[in-house]
Amino acid sequence: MGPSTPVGSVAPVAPITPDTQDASNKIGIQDTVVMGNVSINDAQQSPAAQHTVGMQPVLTTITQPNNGEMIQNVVAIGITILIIIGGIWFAFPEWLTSDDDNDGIHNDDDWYGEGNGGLAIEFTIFDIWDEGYYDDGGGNPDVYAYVGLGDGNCNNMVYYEYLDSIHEDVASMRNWDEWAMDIPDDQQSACVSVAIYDEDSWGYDDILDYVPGSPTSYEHPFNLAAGEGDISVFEDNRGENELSIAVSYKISRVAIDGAE
Ligand SMILES: [Ca+2]
Ligand SMILES: [Ca+2]
Ligand SMILES: [Ca+2]
Ligand SMILES: [Ca+2]
Repeated sequence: MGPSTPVGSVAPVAPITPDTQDASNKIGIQDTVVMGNVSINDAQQSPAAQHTVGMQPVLTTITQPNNGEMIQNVVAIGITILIIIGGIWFAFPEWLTSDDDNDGIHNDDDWYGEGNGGLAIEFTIFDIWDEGYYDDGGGNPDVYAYVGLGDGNCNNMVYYEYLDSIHEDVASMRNWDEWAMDIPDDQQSACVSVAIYDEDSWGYDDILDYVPGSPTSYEHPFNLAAGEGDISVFEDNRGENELSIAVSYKISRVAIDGAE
């Protein structure tokens, strides 16, 4: 067995050495070419084109993310505004509803839409019965209207002062009294009671009976929000009893000067 053939003697493979010179030359050439091209192209473009070319990548990287942020911001602002408006509407609904007559009561709750609403009352007719017996001694009555204003159920009545409106010793009158009563414009209903009295300084005042039947006076409940409040009353009840009379009056919706 011969000596093993040396594997050797194979010419050592020359270390692979990069042809750095060539490579660098190639790279260098390429770079040069590229750089040359760029510089040539740039040189051939107008200054504006160069500007555009130079700015384009910058614009792209800055503008596109900003569009997204802007949309997010707009949506966030819109939601915030809606939440604020919703909160205001919830807490102060009257702020966002209209008040056409500027009296502080918005339209939906304002029974009188042309300013400060109230009810006027006018007494037009008063006549005694010739055969009545009104005052001790047979004299004519000392007449006044006793008018109350209350809620829609005719409760919580407040009565108007009458002492300055006593008509002494009268048998017949025309257009003998009138005034206006302010009612809060957000009070949807009211009641007006009307009684006619003979004032007696020495005792209880007698109620003069203008209503046929057992009643002696009327109460008028009004649904103001439904447009009620105008009414004319004429009752000739003379002959029912010694205190019976004829009376006519009118109640009407009116605008009242001044603040609510
Ligand atoms: Ca109003
Ligand atoms: Ca009003
Ligand atoms: Ca009023
Ligand atoms: Ca009666």
